[in-house]
Amino acid sequence: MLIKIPRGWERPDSDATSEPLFLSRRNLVKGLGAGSIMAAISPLIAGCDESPAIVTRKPPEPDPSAPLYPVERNLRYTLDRPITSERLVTTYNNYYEFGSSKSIWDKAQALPLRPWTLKLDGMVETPIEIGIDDLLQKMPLDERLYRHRCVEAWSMDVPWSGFPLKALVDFAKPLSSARYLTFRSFENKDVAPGQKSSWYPWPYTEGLTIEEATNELAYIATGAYGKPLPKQNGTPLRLTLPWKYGFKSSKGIVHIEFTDKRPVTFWEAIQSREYGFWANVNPEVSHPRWSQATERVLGMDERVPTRLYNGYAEFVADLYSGMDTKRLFI
Ligand SMILES: Nc1nc2c(c(=O)[nH]1)N[C@H]1C(S)=C(S)[C@@H](COP(=O)(O)O)O[C@H]1N2
Ligand SMILES: [Mo]
Repeated sequence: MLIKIPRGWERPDSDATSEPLFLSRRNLVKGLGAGSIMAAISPLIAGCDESPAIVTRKPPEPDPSAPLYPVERNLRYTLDRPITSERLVTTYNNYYEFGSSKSIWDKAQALPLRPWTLKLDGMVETPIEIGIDDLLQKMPLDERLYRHRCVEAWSMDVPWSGFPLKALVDFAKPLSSARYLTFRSFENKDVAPGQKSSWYPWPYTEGLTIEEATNELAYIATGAYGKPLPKQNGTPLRLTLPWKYGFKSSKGIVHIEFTDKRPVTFWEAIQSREYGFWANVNPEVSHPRWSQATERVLGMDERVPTRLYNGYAEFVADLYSGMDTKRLFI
C-alpha cells in the first residue's frame, strides 16, 4: 500500500531544508554558544514575566549524566572535513516523534530525561531491565568523530560520546540463535505530538544483523560536543551507524530485542520501495526520487561527492561480501 506522507524528510534535501524556519531560529539564538541555548533561555524565561505563554514553561531539567563528560577521544576515527557547528547539529533535526519539520529542538525539550529504562530481551540468556545511569556506569565511554549522511542528501560531522554497540550486545548475552537486533524508541503521546498521528507505525523501529551490531563502527551515542546528548539528538541512547543512511540511527531507544526474524523497520513499513532494511550509503544507487551522488554538508556552501559506505568501506564492506544486491543500498 502506498501511504502518502504530506511533509518532511521524504523529499530531496534541495526542497526539504526548512531553511526559512531554520534562519528564524538562528536569529532567535544569535550570539549564544549553541551548547548554551537552553542554559541561556532559562534566565530569559525567569526575567520575562509579562509573557504568560513563556512563564508557564518549565526550566530545563539538569542531566544527571553530565559529570561523565567529556570523555577521551578515540583517535582511530578521523574526519576529512571540519566538525559541524554545535548550533547547526542541535537545531536542524529529524525526530518525527516531535513533528516532521527540521525545527523540533524546542518541542523535544518536553521529553523527560528520567526515569529512563532500557529493556534487553528476546533471544538472550536472561532478560534485563536497566536504568540509564546504571548502564552508563558499565559501558566503556569514548568520544568519536563520525560523519552522518541523511538519506535526504545532507550530512554533518559530529563529535559523539558514547560506547560501542558491541559492549551492549556482550552485556545482553544473546543466544547463538539470535540473528538480528530490533531497536524500539520511546512511546509517549503526552510529550511527543507526532505520535498522535496514528498512521505512522509507532514506535520508531530499526534493526541490524548481529554482525552489523558487533562491527566496531556501530556505536550508541549518549553525548555530543563533550556533554550529554541533547534531547533533540536522541538522548539518552541514540544509535550511530555512520556507514548507513541516517534513518537507521534510532533516537530515544528504550528496548532492544534479539530475534531470529528480520524486523520490519519504521520507514520500511511506510514505504519499503524507498527505505529498506539495509540502507547502506552508496552514491551510485539513487533514491527512487533523487540522486545520492552528492550531499550538502551542514554549514558548507558547496555540495560534496558522497562516498560508498559514507567513506567507511574499510570497516564494513566485508559485512556484505557475497550479498551483491541493490537492496543493500536502499
Ligand atoms: N526515534 C527517531 N529516531 C530517528 C529519527 C526519528 O524521526 N525518530 N530520524 C532519523 C533520521 S532520518 C536522521 S537523519 C537522524 C537525525 O539525527 P539528528 O537530528 O541528530 O541530526 O535521526 C534518525 N533517528
Ligand atoms: Mo535522515
